[in-house]
Amino acid sequence: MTQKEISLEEQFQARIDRGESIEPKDWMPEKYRKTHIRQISQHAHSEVVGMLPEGNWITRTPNLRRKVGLLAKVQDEAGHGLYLYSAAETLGISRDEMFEQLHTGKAKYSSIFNYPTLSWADIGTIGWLVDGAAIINQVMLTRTSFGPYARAMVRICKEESFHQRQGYEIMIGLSHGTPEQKEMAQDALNRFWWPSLMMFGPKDDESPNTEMSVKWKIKRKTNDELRQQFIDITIPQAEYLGLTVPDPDLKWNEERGHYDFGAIDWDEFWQVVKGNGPCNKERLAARNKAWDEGAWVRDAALAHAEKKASKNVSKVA
Ligand code: BYC
Repeated sequence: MTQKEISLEEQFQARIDRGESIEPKDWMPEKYRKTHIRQISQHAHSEVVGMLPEGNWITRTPNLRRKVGLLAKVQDEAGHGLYLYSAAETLGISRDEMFEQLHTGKAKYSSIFNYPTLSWADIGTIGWLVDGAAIINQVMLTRTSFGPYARAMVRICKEESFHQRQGYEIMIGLSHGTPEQKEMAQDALNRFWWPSLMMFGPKDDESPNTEMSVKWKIKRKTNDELRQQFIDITIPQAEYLGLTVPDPDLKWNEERGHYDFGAIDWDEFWQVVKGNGPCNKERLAARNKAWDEGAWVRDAALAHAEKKASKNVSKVA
């Protein structure tokens, strides 16, 4: 690294330490740019792939009111994907490149969406736990150091709060309903509890990116801190529902002021992240199919844009 680059890095870090927002045209270390492209595009892919397990229930909601809520939620996820892809594009990567990385399996997306949605209660549980975990993780991102990402996250977090409430409301209905409905809610909690805890990423001592991301104020809290916060907030919610969290080691620790919890199966986590989860192949196949079948829409939109641009050029001439 040259002396000039060292001094630029020092000035950059000083800006971060002062809490300034970094904008796309500002100087930034190459690693900062790459880390953001990685995290923002992974986040965008998670939103778009996350539409699949939820969309699975749109035609089978128990009533019209639930259908309207679920439709709105799935549309919101598409919107989140759009804001995030746009934020990543400001760093010099094209949308086509990001899609290519997703479709070929090169890019990661959240492990949670590689689990199937087997019953209607899974939709409630995803709203309650998955959106609940997403809010805990993402509220800190509204203050992340990169301006376009932080601004996109403000709106996303507002919508995620609505998603969490619609999910929890479904769970209240089911868990206070008939014994069969309560059993369905318990079964969904049993299957989604541990994968939800995995959403926060590996333990801090096994997370290669955390140290630098905290220094650059991309992450304001570590994976383990956020996971603990999520557990502490969620246990009273499970108690209100009258459901049992599937962890025999879960216990309030008076001294720490937090819940202690059992061991997470990290082997399962890495298997899912590496593409061997229950639905990884199905999810990628669905995204590839949608991409191929949507080619005519992209072609038509581009042809229209080109025609409009050439008309504007001839007007100017
Ligand atoms: N799944 O060093 P680490 C949502 C990867 S919510 C898959 O700790 P980092 C939604 C990680 O990418 C879900 N991969 O990484 C909610 C890294 O791999 P590479 C999306 C994971 O980035 C409801 C490696 O493991 N939310 O979209 O500092 C409805 C080492 O990890 C996972 C976001 O993306 C995982 N769970 O921290 C619909 C929020 N965890 O790239 C949609 C923004 C870790 O080095 N992202 N990995 O090969 C983040 O906050 C952070 O990226 C993470 C990971 C906390 C996820």
